[in-house]
Amino acid sequence: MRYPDFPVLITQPMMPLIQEGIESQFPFARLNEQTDRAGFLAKDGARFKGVVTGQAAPSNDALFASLPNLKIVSSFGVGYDLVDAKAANARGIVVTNTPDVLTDEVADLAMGLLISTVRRLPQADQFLRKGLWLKSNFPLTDTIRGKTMGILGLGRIGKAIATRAEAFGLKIVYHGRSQQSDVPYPFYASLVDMAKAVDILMVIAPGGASTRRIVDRAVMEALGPKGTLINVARGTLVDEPVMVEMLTSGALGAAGLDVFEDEPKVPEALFALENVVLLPHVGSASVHTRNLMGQLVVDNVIALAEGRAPLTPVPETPWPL
Ligand code: A2R
Repeated sequence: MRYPDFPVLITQPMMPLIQEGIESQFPFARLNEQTDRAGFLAKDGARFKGVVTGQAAPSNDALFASLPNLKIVSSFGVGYDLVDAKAANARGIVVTNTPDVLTDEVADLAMGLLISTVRRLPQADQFLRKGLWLKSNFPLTDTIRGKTMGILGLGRIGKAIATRAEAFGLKIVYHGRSQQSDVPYPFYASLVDMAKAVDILMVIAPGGASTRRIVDRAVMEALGPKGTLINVARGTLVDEPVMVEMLTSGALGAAGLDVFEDEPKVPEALFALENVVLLPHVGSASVHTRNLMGQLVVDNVIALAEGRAPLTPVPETPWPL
C-alpha cells in the first residue's frame, strides 16, 4: 500500500477504476455500506483524510464536522452541486472535480442530442422498426438550417458546443452572469430576452441554488411553440413541471433532455410525447472519457497524500487554501 497514512472514505458506489485505484493504494472504508453511519462516523471519522464521492451522495457541513482531519473531497464529474464547497473552504478542506477531460465528449453529445431532437432521429428509427415505412414516408421535420442558438453558460463546455455549432452553420449568442471580453458571440444580459431572440436554447451552466429553475415559464414562453430546448447541464435548471405542461400543449416546440430534476426518475408524461428526445444522463458516458475522469479523481487524492497541490481544485476552494 503506497499511502498508509491517508485513509479514504468512499461515500457512494464508484466506477471500478476509482475503487481499484483507491483500494490498492489507500486504507479505505465505504460509508454507503455502514448500517449505522452516525455511529461509524463518531467512532472512526477522525481517521479519514480523503473523501471520494459523486452525484449520488451529498457532502455537506455535517459530514465535514464528523471528519475533523479531512483534507480533500475528490468529486467525480465537473458539476459538484451536491458538495458544499463553501463549507469545505471554511474548514480548510479542498474540493476537486473533473473538468476539461469531459468537455469535448459532452459537447459532442449536446450536438447529437440537438440534431436528434430537431430532425427526430429516434422517432424515425422507431418508425422504420415498426414497419411504418412500408406504408408511408416519415413526416418532414424542422431543421437547424438558418437557426440561432442561445447558450446559457458559455464556459468550457458551452464554448466547445459553440465551436461545433458554428461549423453546423448556426448563429451563436449567449447568456451568463457577465459578458466575456474575449468571445465573438453577442451577449444577452437577460435570459428571457435571449430566449425571445433564438430558435434553440442550449442549457450548459452549473446546477445549485443560483441556477435553480432559471429556465422558468417566462423563458420557455419566450422560446415558444417553434423553439427547441436542449438541457445537458442539470435538471434543476429547468422548471420541469412547467416544461412538461408546455411540451404537452405545444406551447414549447420540442426538447432534448439528458438530465432531469429527480434522476433516474423521469416524468412519465414525457414518455408519450413525440416532440422530445430523452437520454439517461450520458453526456460524458463513454469508456474513454469516464476513465479519464475516474483517474483524475484518484490522482487528486494522490496529490494531497504526497503533499502536492491538487490538480483540479474548484473555484470555491482555491489552492493554496
Ligand atoms: O455566469 P458566468 O459569466 O460566470 O458564466 C458561467 C455560467 N454560469 C451562469 N450563468 C447564468 N447564471 C448563473 N447563475 C451562472 N453560474 C454560472 O456557466 C460559465 O460560462 C458557465 C459554466 O462554465 P464552467 O465553469 O467552465 O463549467 P463547464 O466545465 O462548462 O461545465 C458546466 C456544467 C457543469 O457544472 C455541469 O453541471 C454540467 O456542465 O455538466
